[in-house]
Amino acid sequence: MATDNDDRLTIIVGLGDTGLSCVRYFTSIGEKIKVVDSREQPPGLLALNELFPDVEYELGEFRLETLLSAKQLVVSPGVSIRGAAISAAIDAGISVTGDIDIFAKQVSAPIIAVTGSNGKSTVVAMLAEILRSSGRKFGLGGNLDGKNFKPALDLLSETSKDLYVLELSSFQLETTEELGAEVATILNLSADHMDRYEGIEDYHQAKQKIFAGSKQIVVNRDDKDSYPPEAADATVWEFGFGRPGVNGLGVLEEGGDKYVAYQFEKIVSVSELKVFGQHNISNVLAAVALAMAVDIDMESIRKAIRAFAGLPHRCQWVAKVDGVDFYNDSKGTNVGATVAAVEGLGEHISGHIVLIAGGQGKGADFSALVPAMNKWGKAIVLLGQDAVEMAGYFDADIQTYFASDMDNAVEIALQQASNGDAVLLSPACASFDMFENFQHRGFSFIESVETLQ
Ligand code: UMA
Ligand code: ADP
Repeated sequence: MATDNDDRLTIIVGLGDTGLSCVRYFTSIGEKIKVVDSREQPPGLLALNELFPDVEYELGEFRLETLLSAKQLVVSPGVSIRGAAISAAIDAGISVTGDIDIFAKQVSAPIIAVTGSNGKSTVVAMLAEILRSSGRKFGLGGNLDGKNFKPALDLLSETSKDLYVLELSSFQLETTEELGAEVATILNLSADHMDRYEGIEDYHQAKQKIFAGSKQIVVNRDDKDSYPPEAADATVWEFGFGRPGVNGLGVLEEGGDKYVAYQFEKIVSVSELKVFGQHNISNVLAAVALAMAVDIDMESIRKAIRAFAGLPHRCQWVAKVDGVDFYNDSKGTNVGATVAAVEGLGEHISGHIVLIAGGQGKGADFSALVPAMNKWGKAIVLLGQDAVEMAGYFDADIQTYFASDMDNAVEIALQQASNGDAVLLSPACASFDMFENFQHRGFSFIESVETLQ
């Protein structure tokens, strides 16, 4: 049990972006720390040596003896707390926490917390646009990527904020005891990270930790898994595709047009949105509900969602070559995301889709892709570690090809596409077998498309 005069070390587990942010935070408050990482060359090593030469570290397989000497373990999201050494330390009474839990205990400004299997980054980016347009001072952090990226603890060293927006993964929620958000949501639930969970229920339970201590909750009427585990003592907002209900966001149809609406109030016409696909309407509805929960005025909301043009690597238009449009959805890293991208794009174009997919399947069941491809697809080009396994799911109606690399995949895809068709990179898999991350995979696709022009 930790006490105030406990002179044991806080051990930071993982030396990636989160680990480094923990080092910055704990050194700033004068806490004695040590860092461990099971990799021999973790990505944060250079920065640690340069900026914090006095901080001790230990690399390679976790040593139980080291973990048992800790006051507490601050575990990075990429490390499972069920791994042998960490679970043995937990069993021996060592407490475990994570960066989000530490952050939540430090801040008093309201937190808007977003999780879900898909759409998190899009929804938080929409929210950021809305908050900017309303003039609020806000911090944006958590499980993001690209130029918006900031580990949550780095937000503590910035100027004070009116509120915080956090994108949270199930991994981050596992180590979060009580978030105490002003408003929290699970946007949707479909299988992901099955290599790290025992099953979908287990993954679902991790996601549900987002509701602990939340004053308001936003639920997706179309996905019962987005509801809290038991009736919560919190204000509930709903969103979904049908007519909006009480305290609800939905879609109103009038004179052949569709409108994003709150109760009876039309907010914007769906035709005014710059993003396409049903999944993005769902993302807009969620972002509006979250913004309304923190009292943002409707004019700021309206202006921002009309302007929002989507994030890179999410159904991003790349180029037109020989009458064929190319779309980069490299962030489609699970089956649910790729189904949404295929359906959204299928409705948007006049022709058919040639899908480029494959990579590390994370133990997924790819069968949900089959009806979507049978309806909207023409051919599928597979690459990466689990290409052969994925091919086994598709029947003879869909032509299946194997590619050796991205250039080859793009070349084959163009050969299969005709005028009016689209080539979509939406892998339904993680990228780490062939690329550094999904951004690298997306840029590699863009480069391959550019060589065709
Ligand atoms: N790793 C080890 N041994 C260690 C520590 C890490 O092998 O001791 C491996 C992990 O298995 C993992 C990788 O290193 O594959 C990165 O792990 P990390 O915990 O060091 O990652 P960070 O650099 O801290 O980045 C994490 C999130 N990454 C993951 O959860 C895998 C980032 O989300 C997030 O932006 C960052 O914290 C700050 O909050 C990225 C992500 O891919 C975008 N998230 C996954 C997703 O969205 O599907 C969950
Ligand atoms: P996340 O941060 O949860 O990974 P993103 O907003 O980055 O989500 O979107 C990742 C991919 O998921 C997109 O490229 C798209 O294919 C798909 N997607 C986005 N929003 C949704 C949604 N609401 N439902 C299902 N799939 C979605």
